[in-house]
This record gives sequence, structure tokens and C-alpha cells, in this order.
Amino acid sequence: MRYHRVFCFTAAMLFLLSCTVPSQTFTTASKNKQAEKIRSACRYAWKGYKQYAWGYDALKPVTKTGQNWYAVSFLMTPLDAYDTFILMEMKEEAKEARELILSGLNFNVDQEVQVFEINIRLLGALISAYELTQDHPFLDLATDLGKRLLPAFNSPTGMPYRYVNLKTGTTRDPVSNPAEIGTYLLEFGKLSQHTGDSIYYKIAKKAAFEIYRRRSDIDLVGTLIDVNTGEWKNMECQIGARIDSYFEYLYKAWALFGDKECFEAWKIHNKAIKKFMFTRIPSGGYFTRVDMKSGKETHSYYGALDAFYAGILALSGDTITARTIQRGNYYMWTRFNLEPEEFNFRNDSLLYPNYALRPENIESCFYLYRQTHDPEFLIMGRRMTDDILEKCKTDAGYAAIKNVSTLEKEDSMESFFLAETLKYAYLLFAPETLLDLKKIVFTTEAHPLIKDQQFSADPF
Ligand code: DMJ
Repeated sequence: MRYHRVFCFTAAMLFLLSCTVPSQTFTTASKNKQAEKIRSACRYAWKGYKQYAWGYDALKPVTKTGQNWYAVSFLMTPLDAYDTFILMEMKEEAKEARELILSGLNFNVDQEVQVFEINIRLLGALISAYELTQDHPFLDLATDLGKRLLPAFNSPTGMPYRYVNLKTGTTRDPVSNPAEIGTYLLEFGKLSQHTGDSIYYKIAKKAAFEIYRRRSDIDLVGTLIDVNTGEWKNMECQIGARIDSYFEYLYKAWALFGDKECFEAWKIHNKAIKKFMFTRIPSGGYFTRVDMKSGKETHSYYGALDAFYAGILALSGDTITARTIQRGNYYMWTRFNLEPEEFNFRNDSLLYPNYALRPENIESCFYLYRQTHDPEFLIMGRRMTDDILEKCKTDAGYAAIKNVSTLEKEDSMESFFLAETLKYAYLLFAPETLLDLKKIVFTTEAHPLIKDQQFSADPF
């Protein structure tokens, strides 16, 4: 008994110590300085893209070349980065990106694309660009793209296939996942709002609710599902890769459009996630992986993508759970000096040791800071940002890391680095008046959309 008490006391002390972030005072001047540093990094990354990858989807920051996802370029980097330039008041860069996009982007191509990625990176960016600038060509491009994505949803269940050909509408790959099925509510809802055609929100909502109605008796979902049959192919529930933004969009469809059914669905899932997956250990709070039917732990894996959930919890007002998770997130970052893609939070072993320049950990700091104004989140955000700017920098931009232990660089700078990572880092330190979270909702790719609680697509 005495040993038990000693153990509990030691565990509690370790937990408290691991939660302690050294207190430092932030002044307006020091926050502005950090914001400026991030803006310079954004300018530097764009300069590299311009110099070595102009017109391509992305910059390869080590070999200093350009890279396309498909046979043609869809200008992923300029498009994903455009609203970041606007928010950062980088007028010259915004002008360059705008000219490239409006003169070079064409969706009338015989090309098969991944529906989810094209939606979050391109469609979301185009709609956001339109809302921020009222520049009609952005909406024309968005409408054209939206129409071309619609055939993906022609499955027996209404859940989209993973790939669609933009010209022919041919689809492929029926085994998909909740994220790739349920992450259209925001972009398609906005398209319905701006075009007056309810079809987009209708099919986006149907797809998300086809997942929801297949939840288990304990209100969890699995990782893989067949969109032809509606049968689960993998029953492990987790909040990271392949499920993450399905949960996120149920909450955000409520935040953006006031959709009550989405809010109810979010609440039900969130309650189950907290009941079966939330795990508190001395180093912080994590969400573990469980079987969707029994709620029993399958793997104690956690990683860079999972880190977003603290942000969505903070946004929804649950700052208590969010804080605990964020301490786990920060532990993950500081333990490895850059967060890994995945590690085992029970024994700290690395599963996927790479860092892909992901935003989620900083994103959660941003939401937590906005809700609490606790400088702890500024300290965390500064440490993470400084690590990235120092360890990932190349002669041409910023590179993903192959292994957080060796810091060997990977020849990749994903467009979300400019769309999300630098944007959330900047907004964490920039004056809050720049962006009012009461008026906008960020898509999963951090494209800001203006709240419209009057909009009702009446989807069913
Ligand atoms: C982004 O493309 C989106 O945030 C998506 O939802 C998952 N993660 C990447 C960035 O890590």
C-alpha cells in the first residue's frame, strides 16, 4: 500500500514536472518580433518556389527543382498559400500568386485526381480567395472544380470514391476512410451558398452521415470502409490519419453554418472519444487507438496528425481536456526535438520518425491561446516555430525531415507548410485584431471562410 502511494506520488510529480513550461513574459514587442520572423520565413519559402519551382505544384527544397502531383500542375503551392499572403499582408507575393493562378489554372484536363486532397487544398483555397477578395474568377474556378468532383459521389451509398477523372468523371478506389468521405461539408456548403445550388451541401452531408450512421454501438467509427457496400474494412478507431477531419468537419459545419445535426453528431462522437480513447499518463494526455466495437485499446500510437484534436476541443470550449492533450503534444515535440509522424506514447518508441512540416501541434497552440490567453501556449508555439525554422531550413526553402533523430532532410515542402503551418504560427503571435475567430472558420487546410449562420441548404 505504501509503495502504491509512493508510486502515485512520484507519477503525479513527474506529470506535473512534464507539464511545466518555463514561464516567460511576452510583450507586444516580442510577439511582433516573432510574427515578423515567421513572415520572413514565409517570404523565403515563396522566393524558393518562385526561383526553382515556378508553375509547379511544389518546390523540392533540397534538389531545388519543381514537382507536380500529376501529369499537369494544379498550382498547389501558390493556391494553398494565397490567403496566407493576404493574412500576412504580403501584397507583392499575393499579387504574384494571383496572377499565376488566374492565368494558369485549368481543370478541364483528362486527369484522375484524389478527391479529398483536391477539395481541401484547391477548392477550399479558391472559395476562401473569393470570400477574402470578392474576385469573381476565383469563384468561377471553384464552381468549375466543384462540378468536376461531383461524379465521385455516384456510389451506391453516396460516399465518394477516392479518385475521379476531372474530364470524364470516371471513378476508382472504393475502399476509403472517414476523412476522405466526410471532409466536404465546409467547401461544398460554401459552394452551395455562393452558387445557390444546394446539391453540393446535400451530397457532402449525405456522405458524412453515411459514416455517422455506421458508427458502432459505442459511437465510434473505423479507419477503412467500402463505399460500394458500406462495410467496414478496418475497425480501428483513432483521431489521426484517415479519420481526423471527419470529426473536425462535424463540429465546424456547426460553427460555420449553424448545422444542428452536425453538432449533435459531433457531440456524440466526442463523448465516445473522450470516454474510450482519452488517456492520461505522466507525460500528458493522448488519444489512444481502440477497437470501434469494444472500445479496447489496439495500439498506443500517437503522432503529428492527432495533435489537432486539442485545437478543436479548445474551439468548442473544452479547454480543460484540450490543455491536457496539448501538454502531451508538447511532450511529443520536445522529447524528440521535432515531432515524429507517429510514436508509441506508452514507451516513447518511434514508429514513423519523419516530420512532414505538419501544422497540427502549432494549430492547437493557436486555438488554446485564443481561448485562454495563457502565455504557456506562446512559449510552446515559439519553441516549435523556432525548431522548424532552424532545423528544416535549406538553401531554397524548408524541407520535411526524414528522421527526427538524425535531422536528415527529405526533398519535400508540402503546400500545407505555407497554407497552415506558417499561417497558424503567425496568427499565434500577430495582433488578434487581424483575425476574429467569431467571424471566420478555418477549413482543415486553414483556409478562412466567413461564418454564415443564415445559410441553410436543407440537405435531406
Ligand atoms: C493537411 O492537408 C490537412 O490539415 C489535413 O486535414 C490533414 N493534414 C494535413 C497537414 O498535416
